Amino acid sequence: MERTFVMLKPDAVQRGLIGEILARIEAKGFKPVAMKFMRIPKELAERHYGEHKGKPFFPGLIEYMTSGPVLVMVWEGENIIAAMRTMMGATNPQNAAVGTIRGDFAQQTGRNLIHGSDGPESARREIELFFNDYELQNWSRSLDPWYIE
Ligand code: IDP
Ligand code: MG
Repeated sequence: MERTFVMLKPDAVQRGLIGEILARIEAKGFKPVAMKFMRIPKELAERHYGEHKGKPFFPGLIEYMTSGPVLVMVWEGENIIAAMRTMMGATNPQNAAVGTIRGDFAQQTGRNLIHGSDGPESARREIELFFNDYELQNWSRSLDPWYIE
């Protein structure tokens, strides 16, 4: 089963949207594998967003991501990497469809609430960056067969 890395950014935490967003992910039937409430050190934020280094928005992005606590998570499910990106909506909330997290709750790219891995390679990289093996739970739910045939 596929796994993805998800982060509720500082604005989601400050705005009290943790429950609202987690409820959507949980209701979809995805399974939590790891969760951690933390303040990201600057170096870790820079590594996580390494692909954007040098872009004009990079300094502001690092400042935003380190401005307060975040909730970092790993979730598991059928085709979950793409599915989470769909549930999140477009990077710019102005282009994000109604019904998506960014489309329903955000206005600006610089305050777009949530991160999700964009492919299998980045999912693996990001999970490793934020979690140790013992923090990842391999567990089965009795309801699993009611989500996945
Ligand atoms: P993604 O989060 O949808 O994968 P990316 O293009 O990978 O989008 O950008 C990473 C993050 O950097 C965005 O979610 C957003 O927080 C921030 N970002 C990207 N472009 C801009 C911009 O033009 N202005 C401000 N922040 C930006
Ligand atoms: Mg990205």
